[in-house]
Amino acid sequence: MPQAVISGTGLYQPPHIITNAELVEAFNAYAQAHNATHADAIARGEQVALTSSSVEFIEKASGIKQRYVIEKAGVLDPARMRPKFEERADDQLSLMAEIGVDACRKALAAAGRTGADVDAIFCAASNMQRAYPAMAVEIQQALGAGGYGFDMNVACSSATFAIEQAVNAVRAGGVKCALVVNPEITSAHIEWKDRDCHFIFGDVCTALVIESADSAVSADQWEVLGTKLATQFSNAIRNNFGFINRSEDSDPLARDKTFRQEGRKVFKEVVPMAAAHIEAHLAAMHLEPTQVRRFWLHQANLGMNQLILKKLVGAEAGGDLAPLVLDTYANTSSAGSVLAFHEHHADMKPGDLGVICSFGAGYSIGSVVLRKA
Ligand code: CO8
Repeated sequence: MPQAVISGTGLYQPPHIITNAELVEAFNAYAQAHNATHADAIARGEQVALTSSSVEFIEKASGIKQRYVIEKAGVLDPARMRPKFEERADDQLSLMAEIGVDACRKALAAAGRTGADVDAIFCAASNMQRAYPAMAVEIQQALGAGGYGFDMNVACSSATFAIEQAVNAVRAGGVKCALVVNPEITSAHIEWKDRDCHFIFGDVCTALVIESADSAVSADQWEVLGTKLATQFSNAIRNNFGFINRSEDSDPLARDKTFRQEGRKVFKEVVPMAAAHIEAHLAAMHLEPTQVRRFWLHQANLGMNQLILKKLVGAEAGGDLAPLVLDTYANTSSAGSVLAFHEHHADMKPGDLGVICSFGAGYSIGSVVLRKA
C-alpha cells in the first residue's frame, strides 16, 4: 500500500478582526435596546431581561481574545447581529467555494502541486452553504482538478474525518493527490444575540494536500501513521437548521436554527473522551503520549486543552507542546486543529511525532498521528 503524506497546508484568513471589546459593546447595545423595547413584558415577568456580556468573562472562560470574520458591520450592528452577505448569482463562485479555493491554492503551492494534479476533493465543514451541487465539485472545477469531490459534515471533527477519507483513498491506490478543505463560515450560524455563545466562533478556511509518498515533491512532508475516528450521539451541541424547516412552518430565525450548546456539559463530557481517545489511539500504535513532540488540539477552549494535556502528559497546554491559535482566531470549528498544525509545525525535526485531534458536536472525535519525514 502507498504511504500517505500531508505535503502542504493552506489558510484563508478573513479580512476583518472583531476584538472582545468591540463584540461586547455591540452585544450590550443590543441587549439594552431589547430590554427597553420589552420593558413592559419584563416588568410583568413575562420576559427575562437580557444581561450584559463582559470582556473579562470571555477571556477567563474561553481564552479567546478576538476572532476573524468575513463580514463585520452586520455582526456589530445592534439592530442586525448577523453578517450581511450579498446573494450571488448561480454562475458566480459561491462564498464557501471562494474561500475554499483560496486555501486550496495556497496548500497546493506549498506542496509544489497545481489543481491539475488533484484527483479527489473532500470539502468538510460544520455547515454547507447549500444542499447541492456539492461545494467540493464547485471547488474542483475552479481549481481545474480531475477525479471527484464530495461534501461532508461531522461538525468540529469534519477535518479529521475527511483526512481519514483522503488517506484511505490514497492508500487504496485510486487517488494520487487529494485535497481536504475546511471552509468554516461560523459567523453565519452562531447566535450573536446570545451572550452564552456570541464570543465562541470565528471564520477561516484551511486546506491540506494529502498524497502518495511515492510521488510527493514537497520539502515538508508528514507521514500519516494512523487515523482513529469515533462518534457518540449527544444533544449537548445542536443546530436544527435544515431543509425540513420550511415544511414545518417554523421561524427561520428561531433560536434553535443556529448553534446551541450546554457549554459546561460539553466541557465535562468531551475532555475525558478526547484524552482517552488519543491515549487509546497511541497505545494501539505502541506509542506513549510522552513520545509525542506536539499536539495540535481542537481549538474550542483553553481550559479544555489544558485538562486534556494534563491527563495525557501532566503538562500545560499552550506554548510548545500544544500550541494555541484560539486566542487570535477563536473556535474555527473543524479548521481549528488543522490551523494549529498549519501555524505550528515548521520548527519540527525529521522523526518528530505529532497528533492532530478534533472534538465537538455529535459527539465526534478524530485523531491523526503524524511523523515528520
Ligand atoms: N459575559 C458575562 N457572563 C457570562 C457570559 C458572557 N458573555 N456568558 C455566560 N455568562 C455567565 C453565565 O450566565 C453564568 O452565570 P451564573 O453563574 O450566574 O449562571 C456564568 O457566566 C458562568 O457560565 P457558564 O457556566 O456557561 O461558563 P463556563 O465557565 O462553562 O464557560 C464556555 C462557558 C466558554 C462556553 C465553556 O463552557 C466551554 O467552552 N465549553 C465547551 C464548549 C465547546 O467546546 N464547545 C464545542 C462546540 S463547537 C463544535 O462542536 C462545532 C459545532 C458546530 C460549529 C458551529 C459553528 C457556528
